[in-house]
Amino acid sequence: MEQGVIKFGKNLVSTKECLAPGHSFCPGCAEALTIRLVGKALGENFIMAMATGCDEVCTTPLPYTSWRIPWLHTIFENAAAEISGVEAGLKIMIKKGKMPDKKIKCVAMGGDGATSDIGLQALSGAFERGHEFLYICLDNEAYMNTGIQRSSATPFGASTTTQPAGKVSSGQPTWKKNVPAIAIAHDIPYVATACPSYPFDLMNKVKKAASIEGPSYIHVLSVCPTGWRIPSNMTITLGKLAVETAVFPLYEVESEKYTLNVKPQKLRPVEEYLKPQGRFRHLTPELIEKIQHRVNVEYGRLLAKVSTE
Ligand SMILES: Cc1ncc(C[n+]2csc(CCOP(=O)(O)OP(=O)(O)O)c2C)c(N)n1
Repeated sequence: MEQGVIKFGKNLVSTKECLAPGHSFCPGCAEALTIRLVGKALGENFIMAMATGCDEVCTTPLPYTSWRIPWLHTIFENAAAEISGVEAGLKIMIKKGKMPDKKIKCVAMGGDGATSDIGLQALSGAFERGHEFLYICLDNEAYMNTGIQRSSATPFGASTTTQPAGKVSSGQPTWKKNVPAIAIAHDIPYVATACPSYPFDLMNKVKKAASIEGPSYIHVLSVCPTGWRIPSNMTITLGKLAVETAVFPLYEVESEKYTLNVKPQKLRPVEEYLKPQGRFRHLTPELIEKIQHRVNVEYGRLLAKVSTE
């Protein structure tokens, strides 16, 4: 493994990788990129609990693993419960003098299915109990690992295998569940959105979340070439378009203070984000307009909360 740091403009980035080569993520997968950036931001002192999903099956085809840090796989619905136990266990071991009093960051990760649907209860409980952990949702907007089934984070109009677009359906009939807003409603100290198309913003947020006492949550838009029906070399572009159209604004909330981290001078039309994606190929101009309207309303609501100090 290469050691040290590499310079990108003013930024120094670790050359160390938390994932060894040989994992089986699809070409262009933003989950793989996010995991590597999270590892670079956190260094070596972290423990990861991971829900079932692409992130887990692609890194740990039994009996092999790509993880170079302590890593636990748990069942689909309880990554947050598992990391709660790890965090509580570490605290008591340190208190009893069985471990050195060294800061070890506890991190849990799950896909949007694991987070917004089946693991939401465990996540809410861990936030409410105030465990010191960072939860990262890798949101590729469907249950991708098992074949592109819709989740509550699938955006309106997207075609999935369980809500396919056709004669009787225009794809997902409901609006994307706002999980960052649910996290914020728990009054935890730090909540942010991020996207690996903005790697330094993502790494800074991970570092900040790791330094905060109490629970923190980062919701990462994770472009999925396989499920979104895009060429694998469009991942970074698509992530940028999601931000530049305000489909996925990058913001953070620290002790109730909202900050918009990337503020486009002029928003691009949502159509520029939808058009390259096969999952939206069936959308009529009326449906695109409906999505544009929704994005305008939601972005307006966010801007109204952003601190102007
Ligand atoms: C209780 C339970 N239900 C269903 C499954 C099957 N299953 C495994 S991974 C997965 C999809 C995971 O989707 P998501 O959390 O969005 O992560 P992704 O694979 O998209 O990264 C499903 C349905 C399971 N393992 N456990």
